[in-house]
Amino acid sequence: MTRLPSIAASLGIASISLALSLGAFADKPSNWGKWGKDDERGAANYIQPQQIVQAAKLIKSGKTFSLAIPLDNTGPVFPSRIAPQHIMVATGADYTAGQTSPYGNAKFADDYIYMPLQGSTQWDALSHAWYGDTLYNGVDQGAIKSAPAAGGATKLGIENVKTGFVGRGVLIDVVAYKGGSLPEGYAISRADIEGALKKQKSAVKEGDVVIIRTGVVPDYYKLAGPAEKMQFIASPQAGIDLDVVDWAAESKVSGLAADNIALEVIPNPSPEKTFAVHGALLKDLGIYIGEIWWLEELAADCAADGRYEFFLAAQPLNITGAVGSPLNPIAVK
Ligand code: UVW
Repeated sequence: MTRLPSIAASLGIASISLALSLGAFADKPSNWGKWGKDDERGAANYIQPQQIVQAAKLIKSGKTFSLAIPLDNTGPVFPSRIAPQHIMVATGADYTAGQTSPYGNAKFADDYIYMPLQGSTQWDALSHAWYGDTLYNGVDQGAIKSAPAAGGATKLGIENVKTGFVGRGVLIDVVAYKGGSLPEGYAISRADIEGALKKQKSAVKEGDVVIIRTGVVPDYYKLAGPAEKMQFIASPQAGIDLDVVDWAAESKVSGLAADNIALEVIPNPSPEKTFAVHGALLKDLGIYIGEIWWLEELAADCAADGRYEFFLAAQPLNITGAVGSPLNPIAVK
């Protein structure tokens, strides 16, 4: 029996809207005004020069780890989106077939990518998701316009953090803590996060990017064909629940990332909390969301040397008015 239609319906994929119902999380912690009434950077403000200097001291071996999946059309994407399309517009094969170069003996290959900016390893900008009529720091939803003529996200665009997320990263290996792959639709709780940190003997500091290993993305890549993969991405997935948001607020993290498709558990076990983690992190707290990260080699290395902290360079592309950005995060140990 395929679960695709029922899960798709419960996620509201046909007409997906991430604008959640007004007031649903009114009693939740908020960072509005904390960095000024016009602030557009949110929790990226936690990363100050002093923290970057301290984070650089975590570099001991010079080993580097890419935390990105391959940016191509084989990766997992949320079912409402297409996978990245890589298009070649000038190739060596063209010349072999008789094409001549307008530049004499000098030849060029050229290519384009057409993709959802949320369609690979990514950061969500603070303009990506909200509930009610306003976004982080009270920005009116009308500030998120069409592009390019109207400017796209005229507030809270990803370019506000073009230098952001260079500093201390911490891996929280929930897969290792739970002793294996998480069951589909597993809601990672605050107790899981605190338990995993205790097991690892690691601590989170103000400004950290916290990266949570769920095992969802590696499980996707283990599947054989397109049909299984499509079914997998439309099925329930492990991710964080709302009480982890409270922990993140108290811990003063700058970003929360994971190797799954939406960071949060989908669907949420409580239907009224559909995409509530997105609203609480991005709108209430200004904490950035990272999704579809790749953690396998880094996790193996952390388990081997017992060091789950590292220097992280995870800056987004400087895309004007974008509500998210693909990136190739690099952990350095
Ligand atoms: C989902 O996949 C819904 O999350 P995001 O829109 O943040 O990519």
